[in-house]
Amino acid sequence: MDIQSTIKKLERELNEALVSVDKIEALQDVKAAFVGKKSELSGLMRHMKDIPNEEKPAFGQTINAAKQRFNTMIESRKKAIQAKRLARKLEQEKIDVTLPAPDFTRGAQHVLTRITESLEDLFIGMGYLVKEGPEIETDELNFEKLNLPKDHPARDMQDSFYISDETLLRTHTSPVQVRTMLEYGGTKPVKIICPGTVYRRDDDDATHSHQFMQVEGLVVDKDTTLSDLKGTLLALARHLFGEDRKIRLRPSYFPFTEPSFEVDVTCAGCDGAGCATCKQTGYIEILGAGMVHNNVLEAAGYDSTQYQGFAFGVGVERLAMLKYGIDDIRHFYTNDVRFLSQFKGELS
Ligand code: FA5
Repeated sequence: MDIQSTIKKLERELNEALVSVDKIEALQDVKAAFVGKKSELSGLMRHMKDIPNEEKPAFGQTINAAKQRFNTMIESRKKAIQAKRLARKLEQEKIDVTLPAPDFTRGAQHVLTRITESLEDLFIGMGYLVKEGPEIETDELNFEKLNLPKDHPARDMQDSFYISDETLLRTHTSPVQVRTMLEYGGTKPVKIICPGTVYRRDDDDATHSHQFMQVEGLVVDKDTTLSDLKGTLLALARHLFGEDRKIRLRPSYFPFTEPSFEVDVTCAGCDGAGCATCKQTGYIEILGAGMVHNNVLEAAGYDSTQYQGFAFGVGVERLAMLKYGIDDIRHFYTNDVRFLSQFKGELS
């Protein structure tokens, strides 16, 4: 047998096979056929027994050298296929960095959060602390300690969601006043604002929601007067509605303050002259306020002969509606992006 010519023939066939192979999987088949255990090349070893002893080493080396060469040829084809595959992938996944970036929409804080935080900034600047309380509240803190005993007719002013006889969803942020005064033990002055969500069994309509937000303010100290309250509310109104706003206090009734007031701000639409927005009155109501009732101070451990206080509670949705001319409170809660996306950037 002429081993050299057999190897040459196999090498030629391998070359031809490699040229037509362009997939790694197919290359494995070629490899098995030309250098695998059942290949013709491996089969040549079986002729060893017919070879004279002195030629046996050369015979074996020739076959091994051929096997090595064949493996090198297969390996280099493999590299070429892989390189081609990579080049194709890079071409397909090419990114054109000169293309304009796709538009993306930047989110923003909810308008009610922005108003609340803006009020927090204003009051922190005036030395107030921000205090929060639970939304599930006791009847005692939501009503009783605010001078509203169980059978008090003024409880009807705030129709409530009761959870049990003694617990309810808080109807206003005023219980946080009581919590703070109790925490301070009747000995320290209090200067806080309390933002938060409150709940009432009001029927939802354009100006009422069963869930809404309030910001409460409370100051208790030894020389607190009604003019302090008025100056504070004027600062609040001007912060939100502009430096030229004026306010007026109208007598009103809350069980937890005496005297009590409803506070109006001059209408931004007509500057106080009277228009449709303010129903020709020149003023728009923004909050309830008053001097803290002696019973409330005493129930929270403060000596009412030593301490006086003022308090106010404002509805955040109503402020936002006035500020931006929004005609329906339900817009705040239906999450229509077209509505919400109007309120971005600085409060203006
Ligand atoms: C109170 O809740 C008092 N706790 C406020 C207060 C605090 C007075 C401290 C004195 C001293 P009133 O029920 O008026 O008061 O509610 C306050 C504000 O919440 C209203 O001026 C209004 O802006 C808003 N508000 C009341 N009910 C609703 C409602 N159903 N939906 C949206 N906003 C409401």
